[in-house]
Amino acid sequence: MLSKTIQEALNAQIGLEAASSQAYLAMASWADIQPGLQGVSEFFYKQSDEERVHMLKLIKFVNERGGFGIVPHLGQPIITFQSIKRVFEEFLAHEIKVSESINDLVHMALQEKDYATHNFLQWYVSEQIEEERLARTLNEKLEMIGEDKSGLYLFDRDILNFRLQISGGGGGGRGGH
Ligand code: OFO
Repeated sequence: MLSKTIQEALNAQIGLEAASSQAYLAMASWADIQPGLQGVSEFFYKQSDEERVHMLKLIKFVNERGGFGIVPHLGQPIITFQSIKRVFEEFLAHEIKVSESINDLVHMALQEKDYATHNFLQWYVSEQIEEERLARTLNEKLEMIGEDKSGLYLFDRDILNFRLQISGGGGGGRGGH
């Protein structure tokens, strides 16, 4: 059985995963209407789907442990961006925020001696390592490309492959649960 504190914290995480899914969906849609960013758009559609899976896992876990997984109310995310660089900076900043939140949850689970939740959260710990790495790598690539149009062309063409190489495709395919 989940304590009230843990249940509330997990429900807050459900909200954050849902907000991540919305934020990445907005990035996907923005990229979709820019010329030549089809790869980037597809990348964020996939990221958005993954975040929904992360949310679902949490909802099911909370319910399984005698709690109630609450579907959150969501605000509108950022829907337009000044540049592709800004999109990826936002992506990295968002992932860092999610990692911090997962770390806080892990800490709380240990303090409360809730080892089942602690164990469950390890999947998210690994996931965040990969997602942060992916976001950092993509930011570094964009930094190198700068204003070079042919570099950007290749970035867009190859982004789904980078994703597979760095995160193995992501989305619940790895490591259980
Ligand atoms: Fe939910 O995996 Fe990143 O944010």
